Amino acid sequence: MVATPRLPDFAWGVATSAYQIEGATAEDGRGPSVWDTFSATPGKIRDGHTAETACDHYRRFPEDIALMRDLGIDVYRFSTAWPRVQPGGAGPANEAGLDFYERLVDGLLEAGITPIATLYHWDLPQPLEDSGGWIDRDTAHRFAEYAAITAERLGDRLRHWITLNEPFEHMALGYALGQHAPGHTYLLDSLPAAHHQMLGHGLATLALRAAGASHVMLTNSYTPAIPFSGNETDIAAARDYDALHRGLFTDPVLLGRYPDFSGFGLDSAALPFVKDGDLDTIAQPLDGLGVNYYNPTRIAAPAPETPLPFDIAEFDHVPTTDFGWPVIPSGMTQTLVELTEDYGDALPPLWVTENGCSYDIAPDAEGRIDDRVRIDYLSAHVKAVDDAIEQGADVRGYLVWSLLDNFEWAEGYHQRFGLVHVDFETQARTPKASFDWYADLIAQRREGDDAGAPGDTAGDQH
Ligand code: IFM
Repeated sequence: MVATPRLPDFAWGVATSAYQIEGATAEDGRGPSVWDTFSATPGKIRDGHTAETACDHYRRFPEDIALMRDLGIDVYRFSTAWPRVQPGGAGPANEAGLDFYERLVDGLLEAGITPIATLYHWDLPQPLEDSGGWIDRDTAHRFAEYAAITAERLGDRLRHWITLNEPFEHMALGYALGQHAPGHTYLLDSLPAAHHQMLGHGLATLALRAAGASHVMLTNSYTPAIPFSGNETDIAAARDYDALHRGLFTDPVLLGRYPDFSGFGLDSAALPFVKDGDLDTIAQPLDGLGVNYYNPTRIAAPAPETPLPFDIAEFDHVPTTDFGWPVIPSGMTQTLVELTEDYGDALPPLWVTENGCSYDIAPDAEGRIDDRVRIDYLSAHVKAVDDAIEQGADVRGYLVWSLLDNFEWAEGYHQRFGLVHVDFETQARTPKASFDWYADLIAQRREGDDAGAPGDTAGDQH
């Protein structure tokens, strides 16, 4: 077995997730997930795309590792697919699924890349959804069991774990608004899906530690809530949005309590689905907090009939990506600095576990993909991370979303976030101009680090 490489004080990397790249959804014993069911439902995914093949990473992972080696990254964040590891969501493991992740991890280590595994990036085994999904408290316990199975097999070589990816989006898009799997439209009745994910995070953290994991994180999406105007009603609406997006998934983990939900007409100290002892379980010490940042969100006071205490508004005169997301790099600095100031000593080191943009730029006559806009986006956001570090944020890594163009959930293959272009007909991979830019940046920063560049964090192994 190849030893885990020692991480530098600041690690550079890329991130992906299982469902978005692996394909092979029915192979080697993998069971169905909520996303297979959702994608097979007419009208749910743009143009009826499915992830049955995606980037065929299940078969082509050696080629993808070779690309990562060319990039020169320190870390690769991927996710393990629960329905591949434990097809029923409970009960026996699927050894063939675990074998795949063992081959992947070994290949990464041989390439000198440290693997970071996310246990849950939204692909819930369908049998668990059939018994209530994350609305059902038992799913938290099943998640801990799956974490233990995975860590027992991979933990001798894989040290870095992330429990959940973006539980806010999973709750909001999957359980409140129905835009993602499993497609429920419960609005505020989706809150148990938040609490049970948090409980699952705490129980899985305990399971990972029991299996010897040395580095455990949670990854949340963060977006500064910018009031539409200086009016008190807009400011109050932004506060309520922040409680839902940031506080709901950060306060219980770092502070052992839920934030003020009075704007939603709820007493956060008396939520009926929170049982005695849950908050202690959730507030496990962490080795890092993963930050996925794409853009800030502009928040206005709600119109009279709006069921929630806020409305989402557009920013005026800002560039947008192909997804229509505003490009505002200063929001990255604001996110990292506000986490640092607001959570103080309770905050573990920060990792930017995702940052990127979707632009669909076709290959030119020579087959080159000149995605200058992505280079502009990424370089401005790396600079924004540097600014946050200068202002006191303890940031230990930066990971681009994503290595490859991939299956972008309800958008199918329409949003291209990759540093590497994927032709979904042929599966040909073509590194874009942003790939070369990122490889150069990493090489330059590494030279700078060796000379003790500003922005270095005092570094024990992290
Ligand atoms: O593709 C997603 C990813 O799965 C989670 N974070 C945001 C990305 C872009 O939408």
